[in-house]
Parts: sequence; C-alpha cells; structure tokens
Amino acid sequence: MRRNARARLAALSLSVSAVVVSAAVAGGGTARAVPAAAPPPVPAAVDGGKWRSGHLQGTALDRDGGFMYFSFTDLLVKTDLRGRPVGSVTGFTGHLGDLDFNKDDGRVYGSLEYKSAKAFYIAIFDGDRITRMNMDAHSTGVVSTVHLKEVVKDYTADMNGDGVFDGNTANTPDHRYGCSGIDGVAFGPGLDPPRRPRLTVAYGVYSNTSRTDNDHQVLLQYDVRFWKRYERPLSESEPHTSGPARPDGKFFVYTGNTTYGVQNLEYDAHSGDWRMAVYKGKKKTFPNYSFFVIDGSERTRWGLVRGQASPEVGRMLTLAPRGLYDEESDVYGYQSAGQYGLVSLDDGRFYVAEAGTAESDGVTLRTGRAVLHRWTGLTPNPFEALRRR
Ligand SMILES: [Ca+2]
Ligand SMILES: [Ca+2]
Ligand SMILES: [Ca+2]
Repeated sequence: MRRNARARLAALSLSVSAVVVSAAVAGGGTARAVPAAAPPPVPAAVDGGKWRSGHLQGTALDRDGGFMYFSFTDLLVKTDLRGRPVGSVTGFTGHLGDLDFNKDDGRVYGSLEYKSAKAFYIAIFDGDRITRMNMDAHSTGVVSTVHLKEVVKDYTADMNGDGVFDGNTANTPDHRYGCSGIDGVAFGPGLDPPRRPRLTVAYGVYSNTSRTDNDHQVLLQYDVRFWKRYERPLSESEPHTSGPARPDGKFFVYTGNTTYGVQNLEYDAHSGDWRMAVYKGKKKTFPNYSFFVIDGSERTRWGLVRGQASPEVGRMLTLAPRGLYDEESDVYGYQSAGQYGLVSLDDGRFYVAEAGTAESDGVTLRTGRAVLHRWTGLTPNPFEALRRR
C-alpha cells in the first residue's frame, strides 16, 4: 500500500516540480534536482473537500504515505495528496481539534473534548485502517483514546472557592489559568533536557478581560511511547479516565489572554522553534497577536506564573525575539493565518490551512484546504504563498 502511495507521489512530482525548485531557490539552496533520499515532493495545495460538519480545526500530513488528514470538529477526513477522499471517521459528539502525525508509530493524534462530561482526551487514529468513508468512531476500532487528567484538574478548578464549578462558560473566575480544555497538538522534542520526542498538548483558554490569571498559554508534554496501556476505545456514553496521572512536563508562555488558546501548534525542525496560531485576545493591555513563535534554543527557566491569586512558579518558555513587538507587555508575535491547520515540512515550508463554507441544496458545508507557504519571517504576516492564487 505504501508502495502504491509512493508511485502516485512520483507521478505527482512532475506537476509540482516547479514548486520544489522555487522553494529551493527561495531557501537559498542550489539544488536543481531532488536527491534520491529526499522526502517525497508535495503539491502546492491539498483540498480537504466540502462536508456537513463543523469548521476545519487542524491538519496532519503523512508525507511518506501520501495522505493528508483534516479535522472538521466532528469528522476526520483522510485524503490523498491530490485531495481525493480515501476515508473518513464520523460519529463524534465531542470537539475534535488540532492534529499531528506521529512518524514513530504512523498514527494521527488529535485533541478531543467533552466539556459537559468534563472529559479531555487525545484521540489516536490508526490511519492505515481508515480506508472507506463514514467509518464509525466507536464501533470500527480505528480510534483509541487516552484521558488527560491534568486538563480535567485545571478545567474544573473552583478558583473562587464558592463550592460551585461554573462549567463551560468564559464568564467566571473558575478554570485554572482560564483553561477551556485543549486544542493545539504537535510532536517535537522535549522542552526540558533530555529532549526526547514528546507529544505537546496546548490548553484552550477562555477569553476573559476581567481576570489576570489567564495571560499564559499552557503546554503539557507527554511521552507517548508507553501509552498503549492507557488506550481505550472511544465511549461517549461512559467516558473513561484511563490515562497518565500527570504530564511529563508542564510549561507556560506569556502571550496575553487569547480567545480559546492555541488553535494550532506545530514544531518546526528547520528552525528548531515552535509555532502557535491563536484567535486574538481582547485585553487592551496586550497587542493581541494571532501568531507566536516559541524560541526552541532557549532553555526553560523557573519563573512566576503571572497574575495568580497566590504566587506560583512554573517552567517558562520564551517567545522568539523577532516579528512584531509590544514594549509595554514585552510580547513578540505576528498577525497570521494558521488557526485552521499548520504543518511544517521542516525545510522552511509550511502547509497553512484555509477554512470556508459552500452552499449545497440550501445546506452550508464546511471546506478546508492546505496551501503551501514559505516562512519569510516578515511582518505582519510571516508566510508567503508558494504559488500564484
Ligand atoms: Ca466557583
Ligand atoms: Ca480549534
Ligand atoms: Ca498540530
């Protein structure tokens, strides 16, 4: 099967060779041909189709296999790199968020939230087994889930101590750090040495301008090599709690409050930095950028988690000192897309996703497309599309 995918990609490479060459030139390289050992070429865009679902939440690329995965909130779509759907997983009543592809086990990992049941999971998709449309998430065995207790603890925290947890609302002092659940996920190196591969999961954070304890992004890291023992089938009627008692690392980065935290998280091996795309915050004391870069070369340090009712220290990450800068808050960032899907090709290029709608017989369908860009680092938008639109 993988060989077939490679053959298809070889055919594709003809149509995208112009893009590959222009990328090599733009990146300062002199290569005229793709060396034999180079990863398979990729097209300038991959169309994720039109679906009756929620909006696009994230994308993941299986480059060797030749597949792209699109998360549409309650639907996972798998396409080949020509955008032809080859399978889908349906039947989620929770919120499926951002995705990433784990090269070590060939599976797709995504965030999955059940706020009313106070349950938060990583959903793990066995992509090789997603071979037809409308596969049921519960009965086909293509999805397993691992429960994240740490998220539940922070989400359900009764911060004002009135004995009442206010539930899924932004208009409350409850939820530690303003935690609304999880969204951004990405594989990358451990943020603390030794930098072994880890899954990083970013909190959602409610927008709330009247509290001061919600101005950080919160990232959890997990070593998923030992997760088999926790994995359970998805059961929405009886949510399970099988998962690690605590993360292998918990990290904070000061960006100012945002609207639902990190939508898309991605590690870029080319720069060694992390990328976070967010929906802008609303606090007047912050620049409210929509895109942040974590400096991967900076060691984490213990520092004050600002704005907490009682002083608290945590492992702090550093924003890369590039892009737009707000002196007042000492926050760096960009104004950029990436909230609906962001995949690094680890060579200076990224797939940045577009989300939209299409009408069909009076029904609004959701669309998604991954479009190849080059990282320029320019401001305000650090991405440049790699083909004329
Ligand atoms: Ca309360
Ligand atoms: Ca999202
Ligand atoms: Ca991601």
